[in-house]
Amino acid sequence: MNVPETRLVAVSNRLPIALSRGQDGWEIKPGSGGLVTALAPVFRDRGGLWIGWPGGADEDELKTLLRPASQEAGYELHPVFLSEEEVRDYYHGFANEIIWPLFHDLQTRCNFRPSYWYQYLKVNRKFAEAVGFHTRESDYVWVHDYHLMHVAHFLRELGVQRKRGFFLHIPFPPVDIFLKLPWRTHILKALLEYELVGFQTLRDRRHFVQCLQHLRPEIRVSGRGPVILVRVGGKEVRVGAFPISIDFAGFARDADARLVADAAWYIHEALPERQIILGVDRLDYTKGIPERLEAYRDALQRFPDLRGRTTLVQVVVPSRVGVGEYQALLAEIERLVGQINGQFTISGWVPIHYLYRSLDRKELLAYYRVSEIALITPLKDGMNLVAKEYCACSLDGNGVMILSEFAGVAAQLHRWAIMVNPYDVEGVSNAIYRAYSMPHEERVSRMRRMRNMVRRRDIFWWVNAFLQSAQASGLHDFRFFEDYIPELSFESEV
Ligand code: GDG
Repeated sequence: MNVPETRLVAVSNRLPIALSRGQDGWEIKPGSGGLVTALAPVFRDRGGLWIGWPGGADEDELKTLLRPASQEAGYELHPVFLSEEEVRDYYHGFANEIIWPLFHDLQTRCNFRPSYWYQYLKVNRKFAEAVGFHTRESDYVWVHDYHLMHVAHFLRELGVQRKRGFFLHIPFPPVDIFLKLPWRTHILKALLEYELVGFQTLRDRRHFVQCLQHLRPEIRVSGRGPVILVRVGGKEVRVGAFPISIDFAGFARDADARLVADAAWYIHEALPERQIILGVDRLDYTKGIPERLEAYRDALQRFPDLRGRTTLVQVVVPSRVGVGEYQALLAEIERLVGQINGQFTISGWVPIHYLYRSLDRKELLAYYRVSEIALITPLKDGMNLVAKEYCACSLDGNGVMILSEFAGVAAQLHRWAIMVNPYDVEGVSNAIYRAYSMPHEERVSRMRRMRNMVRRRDIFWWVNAFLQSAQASGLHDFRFFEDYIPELSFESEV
């Protein structure tokens, strides 16, 4: 008898492809994000499929394009098409105007419009139908992120039996904030329909468990360590912390390439005798860009040594450009950059180099490689991959990282980065001066340890950790986590 093999099925809001409009219509390329790089080899070995929204392309045209793209990728791509109304209310509305700000502790930015919720449910049902249609019972369905928390709930409603796990890429908020959500009980209940729920950090998992304890006091929690067991309403759900990562070896190798080395050399030649302080962020209010600019202004004011000897390179990658709130944020950033440059520029030195565009990979790696200081100060962040990429590309090993306590990555790097509260302007400013003045040996020793951590806990480790937790027969079966808990001692246990 043939035993059906387990195929891996990724389900995410977007398909892992990049669409662009060429001369002869839409062109399609494989995506290049960390998740795609990590999952691609696993998919090729085991066979797999990816279900997601392809973005704006025309339905018929895309269907013909996806077949060769699937063949090239080595796994199947199945689109879920969304109407304009669905994109508006489910994606821009529910995901970006409710869950994104709320889960980043910014509830005053939320727009709790009931119609968003109904479209969110409708689209999640659509995704569940696609899963039911394209998969078989022996498959493992791995759903990603806050757009799709209800997929397992609809799989059950539709009578589709699948092994299923969920990973949340953004933070999970503390109880008092989560309680603001009008649909809080539904969301928690929906997450309990997965067999395994993964968070970035123990902090996020603790928040989730505390929300459950508040809204479902009858729950029982057992186990210690990275994966615990929650029992509620006759269900048993594994709940774990799995810090996502990057392809460390790939970044380190590419940063070592001739073209990157040349680009890095040009950048430093243009800024001689200066320490480059780097900020790289998508345009988003969670990234703390205005607060960071204020901190640099404060540092220039209080530590005149920094004038003429440091340059802040702030890259802002355009994102959600049509949204009013993001336009206002952009205007605020540009006002601050103009003010600070106006205040401090002298002949031959401009304090802030501001780039409002996406860099190509070579340029990005060159900036990582050449910058003496990385300023990573989000107000809250699920993980923050820029921090890990900076470590991988710091080939000379003398980069200093200033890191927000509220980034998920802090749980892994807090011992060797300079930790800051991003709301504390003077604290961040002091940290900039401390980083600038840090002796070479101390820089090298701290960066060596950070690189070791990111190298050991790379994206391939992350995929394995999640999938093994899904398959483990019991909580004792987590050998791959041997030294995991001590590294996260910044966090207190649930
Ligand atoms: C979400 C969570 C979590 C940035 N600028 C350029 C560029 N990038 C790339 C970076 C990095 C990625 O974008 C940004 O990743 P982050 O992790 O920093 O942030 P989010 O996009 O908010 O991601 C986050 C992540 O999911 C994974 O779970 O860590 O907390 O919010 O890879 O390299 N890439 C290029 N040019 C740029 O200018 N090529």
